[in-house]
Amino acid sequence: MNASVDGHYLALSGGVGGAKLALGLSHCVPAEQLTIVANTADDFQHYGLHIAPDLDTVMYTLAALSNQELGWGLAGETWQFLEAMERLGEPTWFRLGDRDLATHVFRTSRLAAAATLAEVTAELCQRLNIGPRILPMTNDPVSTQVLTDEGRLGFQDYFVRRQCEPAVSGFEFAGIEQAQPLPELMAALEDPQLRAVVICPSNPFVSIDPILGLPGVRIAIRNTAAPVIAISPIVAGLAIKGPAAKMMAELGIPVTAAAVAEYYEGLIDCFVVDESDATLAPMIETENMSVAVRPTIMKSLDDRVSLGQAVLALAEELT
Ligand code: FO1
Repeated sequence: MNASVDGHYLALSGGVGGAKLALGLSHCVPAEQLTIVANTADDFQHYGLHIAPDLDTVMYTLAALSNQELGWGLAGETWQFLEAMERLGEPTWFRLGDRDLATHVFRTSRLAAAATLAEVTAELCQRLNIGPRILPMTNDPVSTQVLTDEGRLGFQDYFVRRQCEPAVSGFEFAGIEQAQPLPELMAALEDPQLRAVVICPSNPFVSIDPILGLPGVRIAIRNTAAPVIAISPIVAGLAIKGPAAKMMAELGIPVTAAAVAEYYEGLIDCFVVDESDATLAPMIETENMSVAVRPTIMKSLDDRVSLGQAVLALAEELT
């Protein structure tokens, strides 16, 4: 199933899970009809460099350059820079590879020259020969703070330095009230040619919520005539990757696809659960949210493409 001959498709993506489906969609939709919006609330300053992990994970994945073992960074990476920083006694808990470093140096120098994050992302995508448009959710600083039993931690501090061990009690997205959603994102949501909004199987709390929490985004998603389809990041009570399941347990939310559907209730038209959660479907369905049962585990490229095709087919059915 390929996209209808015209029309635009918008995917909201966080880290690894989102990037996988974004790649699948990029094989089903002509590049000029696909926009991926990446979470930027994981961004942080490190060694004076502006690190934008979710933008880089989506970019590298679409450029077929990503490190499949690590799930982030570049394939075939070397670590001379990090070893040199270690010799200088600098902290090296956040692993910056030598090739990956070029992206961070390029981005930081362009931002220092007053380019916006969206402009720098467009330049990087052009130079990496990436067809679909990749947008940061905003050009403004938004920073996820994880409230834990060890106090308030920056996202990378929690996720990488502390390996998600602290117990989570909540999140704050510093700067989000003052941040402006990227104008191109709002234009895409208001575009009469919009054929679907796809909420990728990323972490709802720290990858998707920062995008939805930007002023005006939720209402724009509710107001679009295009179907809004979310894919569950929880399969058979587990998160495929990352701390979503652990966070839900610590927040007192049942670790089920049904709980994620409820979390998105009122925003989405269709929720996609994995075949292993098929029995949940009748319980999740509501009069304004249908449930589709599809294979959602994406191990191979074929899996990614098949899920992309399934999502496009659902969008057609819902239109
Ligand atoms: N994740 C880790 O678990 N350990 C790391 O050392 C690490 C380094 C890193 C460098 C660049 C980059 O773009 C991402 C990196 N990530 C690392 C992933 C990063 O923490 C992301 O925030 C996650 O992918 C979640 O979105």
